[in-house]
Amino acid sequence: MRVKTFRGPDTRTVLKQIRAELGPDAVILSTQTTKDGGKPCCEIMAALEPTAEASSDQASLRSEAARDTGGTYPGWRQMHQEWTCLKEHLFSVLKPQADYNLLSPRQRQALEYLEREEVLPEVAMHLWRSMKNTPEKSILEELRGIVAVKPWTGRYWPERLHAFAGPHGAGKTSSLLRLALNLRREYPNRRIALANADQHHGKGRLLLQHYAELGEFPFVDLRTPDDWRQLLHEPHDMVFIDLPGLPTGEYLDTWLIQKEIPLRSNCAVHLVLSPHYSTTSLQGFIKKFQVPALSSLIWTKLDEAETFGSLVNIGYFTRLPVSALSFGASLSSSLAVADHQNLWKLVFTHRMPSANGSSAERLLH
Ligand SMILES: Nc1nc2c(ncn2[C@@H]2O[C@H](COP(=O)(O)OP(=O)(O)O)[C@@H](O)[C@H]2O)c(=O)[nH]1
Ligand SMILES: [Mg+2]
Repeated sequence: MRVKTFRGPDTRTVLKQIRAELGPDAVILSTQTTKDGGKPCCEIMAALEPTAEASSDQASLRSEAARDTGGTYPGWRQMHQEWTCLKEHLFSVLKPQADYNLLSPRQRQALEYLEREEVLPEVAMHLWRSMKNTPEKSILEELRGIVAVKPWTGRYWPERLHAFAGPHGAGKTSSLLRLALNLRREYPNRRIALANADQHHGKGRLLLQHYAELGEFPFVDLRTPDDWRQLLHEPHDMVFIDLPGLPTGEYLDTWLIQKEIPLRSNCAVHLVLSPHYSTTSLQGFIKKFQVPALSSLIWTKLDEAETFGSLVNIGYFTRLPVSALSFGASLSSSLAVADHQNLWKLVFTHRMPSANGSSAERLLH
């Protein structure tokens, strides 16, 4: 692999240099902003496979594979496909060996229920292994150990910047608005600004701007790197940022580099997803929106979901805590901060949580 560090006055210039020298298949390994003789200097380490020039077909395959992992492991896609296939075979052999008679009737009933909710075999096997021959163990305790929860309140989320990522239409803008209203109810004197970084969908920006005006939140449209730099110098205590959904093939980490938005310190990114999506799509979104500041999962459209196994599967695979649950299209009374009680009640009884939304109601009436 050919690895080289490029330097320049800003990210855009350096990315241009990288593309000119290494071509479109170059993979970004790290970025850093430093000072060179008092002037800002952007430093990006990029890499290219030595055989990338060999044939354009191979190069595009490799670039696809590299993008799959944020560019760290060429050949990953094929390995992943092989592993998925192997895993399916493995579980089809192992699963019947898991003797459910080693569970108490209650444990068994709960585990079979979760399987009907589309909890994946590896998660079911994990639960079976941890409970077998120990009838006193409660499945809820085991589930608490594999799916983390961190309620979306100011106490648990003190970061200055909160960005909302996820596919188009997942409910990012709606969740952002409801959480900003909740937070203001919790801390009436806190200066909270709403920022739009989604330039793909004018409707999303208008919605955010409209409710920012109604709710008297400062509104910032983040179009250029200068808008971003200016935002950081303004005296807001907290900023809620609406990120774009991103088209196929685009990844949030590269998008942030291109836009010169360093979402790193004092920042939390919340991934907004719905159980409507298949497990494969959900896993794809995890990769697409994977950034160092990714900190929580917000589940939306729960009112329209048929099964809730994805909440367990994705919590298990990512170890990201669930922070909020959304269960309605209206801005009022349709979002609850997550806790173990409302999460497991939802999974086991399909009962929607109680909303924390009285300030949204006041705003709308
Ligand atoms: N049924 C239902 N609809 C929702 C929920 N959250 C958002 N929506 C609706 O889904 C649509 C897309 O939401 P929006 O917040 O604009 O999604 P974004 O593109 O990710 O910002 C809007 O019509 C929302 O009213 C939810 O929890 N349940
Ligand atoms: Mg939106």
